[in-house]
Amino acid sequence: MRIGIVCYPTYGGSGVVATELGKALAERGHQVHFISYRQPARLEHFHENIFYKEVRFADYPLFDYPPYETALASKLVDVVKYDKLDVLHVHYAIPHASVAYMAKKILLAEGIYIPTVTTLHGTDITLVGKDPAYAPVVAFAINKSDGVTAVSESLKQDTLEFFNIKKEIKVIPNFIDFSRFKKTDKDHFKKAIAPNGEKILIHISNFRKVKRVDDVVRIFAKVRDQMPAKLLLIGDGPERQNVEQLCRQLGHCQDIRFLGKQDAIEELLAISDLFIMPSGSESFGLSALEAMACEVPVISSNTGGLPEVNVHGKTGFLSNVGDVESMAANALKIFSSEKMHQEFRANALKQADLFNIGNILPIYEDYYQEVIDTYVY
Ligand code: GMT
Repeated sequence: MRIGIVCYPTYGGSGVVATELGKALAERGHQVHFISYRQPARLEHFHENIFYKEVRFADYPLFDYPPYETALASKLVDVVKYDKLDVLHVHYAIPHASVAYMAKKILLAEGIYIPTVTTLHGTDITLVGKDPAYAPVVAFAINKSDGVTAVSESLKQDTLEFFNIKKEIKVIPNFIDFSRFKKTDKDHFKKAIAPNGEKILIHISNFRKVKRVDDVVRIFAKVRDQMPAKLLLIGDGPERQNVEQLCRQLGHCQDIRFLGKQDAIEELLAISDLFIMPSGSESFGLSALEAMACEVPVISSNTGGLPEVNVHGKTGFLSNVGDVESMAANALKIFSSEKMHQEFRANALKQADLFNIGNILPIYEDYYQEVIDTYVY
C-alpha cells in the first residue's frame, strides 16, 4: 500500500506512535509518506520505503497566524495526487482530520478518490477537542473520516460521550517495539546515578500541567523520607520551572536530576526501578508501556486508559488522581520486598507483550484495507 501519515513532529505521544507505525509499515514493504511541518522526532534513519514531505507555509505581514491548515491541505492534495496514495492516515484530530476532509473534497473535484483514517490520541478529545473553540469542527471531521480509531477503550467512550459521533470507532491500542524497548545491562550507568544502590524512580513527560509532575516530586519526597532513592525527570515543558522550585521547597534537590529531552530513553528505563505517572488525564500512557517493556513497574493514577495498560496489583498500582499519599505508599510497598519487586517486573514485561508491535501492526493493515474496500465517495 501507499500510505500517507500526517502527524505532529514533536516529542508528544501521537507523533511517536505515528512515526513508529510508519517505520514498521515501511519495514513490511509498504510505501510510507510522512507529511509534517518538521521532520518527526523519531524519524532518524534512511529507509528505502520512507518519504518525508515537509509542509511549508509562507509567512506574510498580514498574518498574525500563518494559515497552517491551508498549507497542509495543499500539501496533502499534492502528495496524494503525485505519489498516488491509497490511504491517508492522520494522527491527532485537530486540525488534521478536518484538513484531510478538505483535501479529500478538493481531490474529489478532480476525480481522485482518497479514503482517510483518523486516529484519536487523547487531548484532541479530552482537553483541546472539548473546547467550544474547536468542538463543532472536531465532531464533523470525525464523522467525515472514512475510518476512525482510538488508542484505548476509554478514549473511545470519552469521544462518544462528548460528541455526537455516528461513525464506528475502532480501538487499536498503542504498541511497543521490543527490538528497542527491552531491559539491557547498564550497570555502570546505574552506579553513576545511584552509587550506593539507591532505588531509581523515573518520570518521562512533556511537563504539561496534565502530567502533574509536581505530584511526582511530592511522591518522591515521601519515598525519600523513608529510604535512599533517586528521581530522574526526563522531558521538558511549561511546568519545568515550577517543578524545579518545588524540589527546592521540599529540600530534595540533591536526589533529583532533571535530564531534559532525551533520545535514548530505553537506556534510562534500563536502570530504573519504578515509573511514576500521576497524570490528571491520560488516554493510554505510552511512556508507561515503554517502561513496562523495560521491566519497570508503574505507579500511576487510574484516569482514562491507564487501567488498560497498568494492571493494579500486578504490574504496578493505580490510585485516584492527586492521591500522592496512596501513590507513595504503593511505591514503598513495592520496594519493601525484593521478591514482590521482581514479580512486578516480570508481570510488567508480560503485560507489555500484549501490545507487541507484531500483534498490533496487522490490525492497522487490515483496517486500512477494509477502509479502502468500503470507501464510499
Ligand atoms: O500526553 C501528551 O501530552 C501527548 C499526547 C499527544 O497526543 O501527543 O499524548 C496522547 O497520545 C499518546 C499516544 O497515543 C497517549 O499515550 C497519551 O496518553 C495521550 N495523552 C493524554 O491523553 C494526556
